[in-house]
Amino acid sequence: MLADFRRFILALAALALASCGAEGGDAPGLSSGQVILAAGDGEGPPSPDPRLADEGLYALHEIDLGGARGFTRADLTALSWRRIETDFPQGGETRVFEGPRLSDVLAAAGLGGQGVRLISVDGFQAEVTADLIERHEPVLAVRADGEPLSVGGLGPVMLVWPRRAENELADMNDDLWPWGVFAIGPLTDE
Ligand SMILES: Nc1nc2c(c(=O)[nH]1)N[C@H]1C(S)=C(S)[C@@H](COP(=O)(O)O)O[C@H]1N2
Ligand SMILES: [Mo]
Repeated sequence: MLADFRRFILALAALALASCGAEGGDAPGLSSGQVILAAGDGEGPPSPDPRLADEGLYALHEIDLGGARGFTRADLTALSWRRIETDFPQGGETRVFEGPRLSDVLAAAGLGGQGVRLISVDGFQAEVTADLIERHEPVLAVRADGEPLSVGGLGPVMLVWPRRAENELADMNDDLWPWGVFAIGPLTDE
């Protein structure tokens, strides 16, 4: 009797596994990837990208997702990369940061040639002029010393400038080096 009962339970478990498999297939969303950065001019209708719903940190920091584009790690990796070896924090340890140029990401998001505001998970905001971007080509770093920047650390994305390589930036402090960046929008005059 007990043996029969065990067999029955096992059969049920097998059935449950089989139905999981049948309904499984590609997990939705995973094939297209997790958005780690949203960028856009905040104009037009809400983003058609279902991954950019007005909730969570987007809602908390009142980020206008109109026309925004979501970038996955793969999207950022597909752009050409720049490697910047520099100290961060200022005067601290030297690290090798890598990622796409901010200018290329902005161009892909319809913000090419504009000054922008970068918004971080902690609410920190950095305003960067078009002129500074064009002159120094900062990088949206997604890696440091070969390792991905973690959410909770400096990631998912951090703005990095060639402070070591360019004399003009030698005395630059860290005000325009936001870590934990997850959204970029246009400069607004408030
Ligand atoms: N997201 C975020 N990025 C930031 C900051 C911050 O408070 N939040 N502070 C800036 C400043 S002023 C410095 S000195 C460095 C290191 O700041 P932290 O010690 O607050 O990380 O990060 C820069 N980037
Ligand atoms: Mo600072």
